[in-house]
Amino acid sequence: MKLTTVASLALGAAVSLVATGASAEKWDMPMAYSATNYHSEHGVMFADKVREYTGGKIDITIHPGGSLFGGGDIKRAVQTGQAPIGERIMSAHANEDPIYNWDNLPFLATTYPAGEKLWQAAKGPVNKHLGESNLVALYTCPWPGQGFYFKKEVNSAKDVAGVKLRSYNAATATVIESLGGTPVQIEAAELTQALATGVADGFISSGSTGYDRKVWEHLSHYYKVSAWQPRNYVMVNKGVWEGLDSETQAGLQKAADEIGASCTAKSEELSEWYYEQLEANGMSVVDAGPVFMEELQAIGATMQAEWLAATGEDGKAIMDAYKGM
Ligand code: PCA
Repeated sequence: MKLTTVASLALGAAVSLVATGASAEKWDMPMAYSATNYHSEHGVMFADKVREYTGGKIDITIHPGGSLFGGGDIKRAVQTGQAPIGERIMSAHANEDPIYNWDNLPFLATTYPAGEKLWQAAKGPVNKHLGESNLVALYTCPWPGQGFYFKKEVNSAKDVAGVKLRSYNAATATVIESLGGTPVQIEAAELTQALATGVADGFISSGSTGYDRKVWEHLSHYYKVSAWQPRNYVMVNKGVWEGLDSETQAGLQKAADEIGASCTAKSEELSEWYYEQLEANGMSVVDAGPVFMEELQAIGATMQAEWLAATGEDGKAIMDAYKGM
């Protein structure tokens, strides 16, 4: 059977077989962020390792920048088997299920070691929820700490009132609303255009996405807060995963474990470098001021309490495990 990728997608097939002689499975892997971002570069390295560790049985092609499926469509594509594998920022799923906000609770885990602990605490319950959505997580990788991009100096919520700010998930929309701003949900791939056309006049993100989107062309100020480090993750369709023999599963998991660790280390290594690039391109990059920080801390405390109330036992299990570490 020889199917082109396009035809197999049209048929809704999870896996396309190629007539290479060997029985390699060709997997298309949609990713949401720029090809040159470390998340996407690790996707390419992951595909290489998977080919190596599965003896060529699984041949993954990376499609970065939302080119195959836009960021907002990747989860559904993998769940339904339109794509066997894909990458997405996990907390974007929180509009369907609040458990996925575990890594967007401001001031709960603010450093790389704390973020790693929090993932270890969250892993069990999160994987259970993913399984119920027909997904298996292979690896996760954090973004650097989150901060605020503006066109002007901002010292407190007063300066944010009425400002249209781009959000990337429910939690960032909550932060923006709590500050009195107006959230606009926009994928990173569309961010440059949104800033150019005045759809948004700022956003919450790490130095990484500001650098990727060259936002100094439109914005002037970055305020470091680093109150949370949201994670991207690579997910596989559960049916596809369960259809693999155990050796192939082990090969994929070994590649995933190595890439998850390497991607996390790269994120940490680049976090200061991104700030330097923003500065080198003319932006002011400073710590958020004391009044703004205090306001954000109050918002974070409310968000933590609301998340615990919304997630019940599973949220409590994550929080208790994390606090006990
Ligand atoms: N960059 C992504 C999510 C978090 C981050 O640092 C974005 O802005 O879409």
